[in-house]
Amino acid sequence: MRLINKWIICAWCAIAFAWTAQAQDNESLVITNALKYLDVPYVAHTLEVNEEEDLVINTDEVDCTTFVEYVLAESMTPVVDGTISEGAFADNVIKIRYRNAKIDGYTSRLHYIAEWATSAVKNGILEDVAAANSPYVKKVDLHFMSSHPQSYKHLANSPENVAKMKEIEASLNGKEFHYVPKDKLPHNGLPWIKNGDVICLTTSVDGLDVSHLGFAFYVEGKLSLLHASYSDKKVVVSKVSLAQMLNRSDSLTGIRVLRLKK
Ligand code: 2YP
Repeated sequence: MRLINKWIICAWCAIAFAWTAQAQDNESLVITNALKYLDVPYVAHTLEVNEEEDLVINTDEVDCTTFVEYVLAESMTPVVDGTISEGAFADNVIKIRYRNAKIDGYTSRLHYIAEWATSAVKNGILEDVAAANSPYVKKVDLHFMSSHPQSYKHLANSPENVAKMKEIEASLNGKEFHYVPKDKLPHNGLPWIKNGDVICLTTSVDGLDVSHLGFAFYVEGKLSLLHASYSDKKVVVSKVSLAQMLNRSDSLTGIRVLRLKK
């Protein structure tokens, strides 16, 4: 074989090794950061403590979404001398949580995962690995928030916010997302679902797309969910497989899978 070919092959091997190391680095980085939250209490509505929308960072009390947001934001933030800059962390939370990374009232928060995911993919934060690996698609038909204003402090007495949410819902409706239907998800997961992937549990609840979030975590070959659990009232690794979680609920229909890009 000519010398030049050997050199090209060696170069590609080095690139492939570096990329693999980086990819595994991502998996272990997200899982390492997520495992730090084990036993942190599940507390809902931590983002509704202010009358006016402002950045809330409360890593001592999390729900399924804020847990995922804090872990992703931390995993995106460079570690310098063993710590991360609080300012850089906060900026990354804003990039994940708000439309165009701008806090501009309650409705600027990305309330629906359909928009939260699209925004993160557009901003280069996440990649939609379900879109790349699963042919099954679902169309969104969102109206849960505008049709349940009493369930949301900042909608209950604000016809203006409800009207804005209706516009947002209308702008999202009809869009499609790829997912894995629950009858296509084995207990031992799928080869392309990796530790640390963001798992969004899709739902048939009227007007909603997703009803829960967590991280993929393989335990003795079983694909489990590392998540802020409403029933356990804290961050846990599910005792049952993700597939069993889906099968136990009539309203859960499958999963979206997204991955942190480095
Ligand atoms: C989101 O709910 C809220 C956001 O307003 C809020 O309820 C909706 C449509 N959005 O900023 C965010 C953080 O508190 O939570 C989440 C909720 O899951 C809860 C938090 C959970 O399982 O712990 C996201 O939307 C993720 O799945 C759904 C779910 N909401 C409902 O089932 C109504």
